[in-house]
Amino acid sequence: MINRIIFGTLPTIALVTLSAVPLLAADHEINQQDRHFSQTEITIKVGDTISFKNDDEVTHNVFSTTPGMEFDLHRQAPGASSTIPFNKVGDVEVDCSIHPRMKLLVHVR
Ligand SMILES: [Cu+2]
Repeated sequence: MINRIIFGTLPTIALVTLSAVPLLAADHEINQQDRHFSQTEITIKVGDTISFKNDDEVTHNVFSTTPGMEFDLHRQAPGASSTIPFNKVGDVEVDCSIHPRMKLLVHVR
Protein backbone atom coordinates (compact mmCIF):
# COMPACT_ATOMS: atom_id res chain seq x y z
CA MET A 1 0.00 0.00 0.00
CA ILE A 2 2.76 2.45 0.97
CA ASN A 3 4.78 1.39 -2.08
CA ARG A 4 1.84 2.04 -4.34
CA ILE A 5 1.42 5.55 -2.93
CA ILE A 6 5.12 6.40 -3.29
CA PHE A 7 5.51 5.05 -6.82
CA GLY A 8 2.20 6.46 -7.89
CA THR A 9 3.25 9.91 -6.71
CA LEU A 10 6.78 10.08 -8.15
CA PRO A 11 5.85 10.34 -11.85
CA THR A 12 3.40 13.11 -11.00
CA ILE A 13 6.13 15.10 -9.23
CA ALA A 14 8.47 14.58 -12.20
CA LEU A 15 5.83 15.81 -14.65
CA VAL A 16 5.07 18.90 -12.59
CA THR A 17 8.81 19.71 -12.32
CA LEU A 18 9.40 19.31 -16.06
CA SER A 19 6.37 21.27 -17.13
CA ALA A 20 7.24 24.08 -14.70
CA VAL A 21 10.37 25.01 -16.68
CA PRO A 22 8.66 26.58 -19.72
CA LEU A 23 6.08 28.27 -17.51
CA LEU A 24 8.82 30.11 -15.63
CA ALA A 25 10.63 31.20 -18.80
CA ALA A 26 10.68 34.94 -19.23
CA ASP A 27 10.95 37.10 -22.32
CA HIS A 28 13.38 40.01 -22.30
CA GLU A 29 13.23 42.81 -24.84
CA ILE A 30 16.37 44.26 -26.35
CA ASN A 31 15.80 47.17 -28.69
CA GLN A 32 17.99 48.45 -31.45
CA GLN A 33 18.18 52.24 -31.20
CA ASP A 34 20.63 54.77 -32.68
CA ARG A 35 22.67 51.88 -34.12
CA HIS A 36 23.18 50.36 -30.67
CA PHE A 37 21.52 47.67 -28.59
CA SER A 38 19.51 49.12 -25.70
CA GLN A 39 21.84 47.19 -23.35
CA THR A 40 25.40 45.94 -23.82
CA GLU A 41 24.96 43.02 -21.40
CA ILE A 42 22.06 41.03 -20.02
CA THR A 43 21.82 38.04 -17.68
CA ILE A 44 18.93 35.65 -18.26
CA LYS A 45 17.91 32.17 -17.14
CA VAL A 46 18.28 29.14 -19.36
CA GLY A 47 15.03 28.70 -21.32
CA ASP A 48 14.31 32.44 -21.40
CA THR A 49 13.82 34.25 -24.68
CA ILE A 50 15.01 37.60 -25.95
CA SER A 51 12.87 39.62 -28.34
CA PHE A 52 15.07 41.74 -30.58
CA LYS A 53 13.08 44.73 -31.77
CA ASN A 54 14.32 47.19 -34.34
CA ASP A 55 13.30 50.58 -32.93
CA ASP A 56 15.71 52.32 -35.28
CA GLU A 57 15.18 54.07 -38.58
CA VAL A 58 17.67 51.80 -40.34
CA THR A 59 17.83 48.07 -41.10
CA HIS A 60 19.80 45.77 -38.78
CA ASN A 61 21.02 42.18 -39.12
CA VAL A 62 21.39 40.69 -35.65
CA PHE A 63 23.22 37.37 -35.39
CA SER A 64 25.40 35.17 -33.19
CA THR A 65 28.19 32.78 -34.09
CA THR A 66 28.69 31.55 -30.52
CA PRO A 67 29.10 27.74 -30.82
CA GLY A 68 25.86 25.94 -29.96
CA MET A 69 23.86 29.19 -29.95
CA GLU A 70 24.18 30.34 -33.56
CA PHE A 71 21.28 32.32 -34.99
CA ASP A 72 20.72 34.90 -37.70
CA LEU A 73 17.71 37.23 -37.75
CA HIS A 74 18.65 38.35 -41.28
CA ARG A 75 17.68 41.85 -42.32
CA GLN A 76 15.23 43.38 -39.86
CA ALA A 77 13.38 46.41 -41.17
CA PRO A 78 12.47 49.25 -38.77
CA GLY A 79 9.64 48.09 -36.48
CA ALA A 80 10.36 44.37 -36.95
CA SER A 81 10.79 42.06 -33.94
CA SER A 82 12.09 38.49 -33.63
CA THR A 83 12.24 36.25 -30.55
CA ILE A 84 15.11 33.85 -29.89
CA PRO A 85 15.16 31.16 -27.16
CA PHE A 86 18.36 30.64 -25.14
CA ASN A 87 18.35 26.99 -24.10
CA LYS A 88 22.01 26.49 -23.21
CA VAL A 89 24.02 27.82 -20.27
CA GLY A 90 26.93 30.01 -21.35
CA ASP A 91 27.91 33.44 -22.67
CA VAL A 92 26.50 34.34 -26.08
CA GLU A 93 27.95 37.18 -28.14
CA VAL A 94 25.39 38.95 -30.32
CA ASP A 95 26.42 41.30 -33.13
CA CYS A 96 24.98 43.17 -36.09
CA SER A 97 26.53 42.43 -39.47
CA ILE A 98 25.67 45.91 -40.74
CA HIS A 99 26.98 47.86 -37.73
CA PRO A 100 30.13 46.16 -36.36
CA ARG A 101 30.15 48.37 -33.25
CA MET A 102 26.85 46.89 -32.05
CA LYS A 103 27.68 44.34 -29.36
CA LEU A 104 25.53 42.50 -26.85
CA LEU A 105 26.73 39.88 -24.39
CA VAL A 106 24.05 37.50 -23.11
CA HIS A 107 24.89 35.57 -19.93
CA VAL A 108 22.65 32.50 -19.78
CA ARG A 109 22.59 31.06 -16.24
CU1 LIG B 1 22.77 47.14 -37.01
